Amino acid sequence: MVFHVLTLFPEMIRNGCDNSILKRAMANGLIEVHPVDIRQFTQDRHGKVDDYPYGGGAGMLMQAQPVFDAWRSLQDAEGVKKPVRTVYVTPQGKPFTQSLAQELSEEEELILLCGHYEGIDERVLEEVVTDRVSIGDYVLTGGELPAMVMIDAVSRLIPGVLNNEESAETESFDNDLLEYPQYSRPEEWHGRRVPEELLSGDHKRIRNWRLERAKERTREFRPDLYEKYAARQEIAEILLGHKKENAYMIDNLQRGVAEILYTAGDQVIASNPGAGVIELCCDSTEAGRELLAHLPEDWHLILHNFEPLNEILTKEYGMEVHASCYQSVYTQRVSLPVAHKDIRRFPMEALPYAVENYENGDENYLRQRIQKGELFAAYVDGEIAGFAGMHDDGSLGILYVDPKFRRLKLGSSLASYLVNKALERGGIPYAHIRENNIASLKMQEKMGLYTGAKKVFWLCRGKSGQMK
Ligand code: 9D3
Repeated sequence: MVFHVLTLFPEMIRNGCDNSILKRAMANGLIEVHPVDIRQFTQDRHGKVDDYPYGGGAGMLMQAQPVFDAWRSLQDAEGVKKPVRTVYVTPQGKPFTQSLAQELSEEEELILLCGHYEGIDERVLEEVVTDRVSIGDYVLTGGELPAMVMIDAVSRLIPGVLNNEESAETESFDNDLLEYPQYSRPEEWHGRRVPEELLSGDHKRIRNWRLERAKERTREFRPDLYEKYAARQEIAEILLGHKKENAYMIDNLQRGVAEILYTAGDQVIASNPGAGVIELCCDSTEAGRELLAHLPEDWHLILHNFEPLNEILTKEYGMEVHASCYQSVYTQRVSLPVAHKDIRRFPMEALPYAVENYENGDENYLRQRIQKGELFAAYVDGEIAGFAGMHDDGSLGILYVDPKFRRLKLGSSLASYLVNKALERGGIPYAHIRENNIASLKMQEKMGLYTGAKKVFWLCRGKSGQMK
């Protein structure tokens, strides 16, 4: 990832990168940070870059010319893929969140524009800016610290920037809850003992204690988050009555990746923004219509489990049924044995191998799966012999085993590996299998996944049925 930072204070950016993790990432070529000094681009003889605002008011504004020329110097540079996303850091922007950090980490190159004084002439912003982002509701003296905050948050999501130990903690399911309190040696300090649950060695008890403390803290310090968490859990609880039919919705609610749009009893419409999917669970046409009245503005993929809705969605909403699938669900909570030991994260270098061998091998989708650490490779003698991964909605899939290695039961090892991953995240392991894929259904059943009585349907509108 290459960050270009347009600023009047390039030193602040250089100094901001002076920490061990970012330094190491730069040394390893994983990120590049290039401050661009806007002042170098002024045409004013005295190096002036600011002037008074028309209409009066306090302070000075950065003028359009130097900002524009600094920006254009990047667009003209060789090797820059155009158009590059240009983020203006400003108190008048949308809030910077983890999901925006995730989205930005998928870009190859970013331009961050830092304002100073009272801001920047609006006309140049209209010409170059693609996003306006604020880091919170407080007033700083300039955009350099916010730019550094964004560089830091985005960089740590780039594969390889954190080592395994550092990234392990980010893997844990956050689910909109604040983290539980933690303790290290000694067992007693200033007369305060480490909570005995943590010393018990009983994993279930420890997990439970941590969850309760996390809920407590969230309720106290972030009632906004807690309310959302509680609402999701409550509905997930109801939907569990038909676990095999509702698995996708329960999983997404439990993991906190779907946000409830509207609900009436056990009828739910939710949005999974990360996957770009609108999800519905209902069991009558009437309820389906009620849910569809709460569709947001921007959607192109719908997942639901009530067949008669297909007619409404195709006739009245101009959608197309992209896939009719059986839903296989792993209903227990205990992890499965994985016979093949050498399964690891799929390396980006092997992307062409995945593209070549996955039937539905959309390169961008696979690249994104690998980048998010959602694709896993089985190795035999140091060579990739197969792979499997999680889709954006959390379903298990993308399974491939090299014909040379078909004797080794790698397929079921990979599938079990995914089941265990899904369990670790606190969701329900489930897979969507096209209705004509009998072989895959058989394998799922052999592994102890159960197929629900209702099929699920993927519908899309506009561009092809690829996710995102
Ligand atoms: C005219 C009133 N001021 C807005 C409240 C002007 C102004 C103050 C401070 C304009 C820019 C700044 C400097 N801040 C940033 O550039 C900035 C920022 C911030 O101050 N808080 C949170 N996020 C951000 S992102 C950029």
